[in-house]
Amino acid sequence: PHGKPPVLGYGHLNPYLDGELGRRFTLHRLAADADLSALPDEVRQSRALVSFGSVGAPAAIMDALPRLEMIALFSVGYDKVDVDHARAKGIRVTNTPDVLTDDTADLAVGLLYATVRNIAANDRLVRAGAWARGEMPALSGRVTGSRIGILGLGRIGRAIARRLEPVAGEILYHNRREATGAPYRYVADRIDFARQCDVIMVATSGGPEAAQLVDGAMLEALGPDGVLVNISRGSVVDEAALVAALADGRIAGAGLDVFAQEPHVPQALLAMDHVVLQPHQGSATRHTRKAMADLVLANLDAHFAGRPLLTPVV
Ligand code: 8YV
Repeated sequence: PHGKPPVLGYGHLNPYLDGELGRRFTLHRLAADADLSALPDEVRQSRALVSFGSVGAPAAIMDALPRLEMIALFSVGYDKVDVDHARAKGIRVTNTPDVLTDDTADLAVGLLYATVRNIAANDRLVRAGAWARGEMPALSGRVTGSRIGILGLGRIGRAIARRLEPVAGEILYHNRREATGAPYRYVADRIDFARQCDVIMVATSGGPEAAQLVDGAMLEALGPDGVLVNISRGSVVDEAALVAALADGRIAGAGLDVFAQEPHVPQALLAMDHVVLQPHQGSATRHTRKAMADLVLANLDAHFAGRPLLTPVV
């Protein structure tokens, strides 16, 4: 009889996924910061690798696993996978699109409201007893009627737009190219786009094409009443420029679920009341993390059974 195929869990795995992998496969585990030059032989036998989006699969791990056939990502984003290297080596890559769209869009909308309506800052004010002592909270901006710009009108960007349709004054978007059949106004120039937005919701995929797309010039164009929400990747924003713009009041606030060097958050942001910070929670509901795990498992099962992959990237 055939043994269970050897699969490597690279970095931290969610407990349900870890348990299911252990049931179906011969599961090996490797820390994300392990020394790749001295891998145990059983790890080197791995035919598939499973990892979180934040760990991914750089070229070095592919080269360290001579029998690797497949990388099954526990994320929709594959910016931490060297996709060209995988393609060149004939290694297949899958991700987890769609199942996390709604929850990630929900968090984006939550961050928008929390930021614009000072929800986190006012929560701190209540807890500190300032309200009880008679302090008057500052008046906030408003979401209703605002011009909401979606940067990256993909699956998640569209889900954010649909949620905000009933309240937005207008929804506009910027992509590299105009999207077909989108009911929102396209603005081709990035700076022009930012100038016309009260809020920018960053929902583009990460990776080199989008690196530092939101730079100082774009933040300047968003302006002193503008708000930035990012649930995509920290790499899409020039984080130093963002911190400076927030510190100088050149934009009004930011709601951030993602950062350039997670889990590191720039120290300056921690003291800012007009910033709402989340530890990369877009997909982090019990429901969606299980759905993501099930999709990872279904892709692995399909691969080892010789059936078509459900959600291939490569
Ligand atoms: C996960 C994500 O939190 O899907 C993505 O691209 O960023 C999130 O779903 C990620 O896999 C954790 O590293």
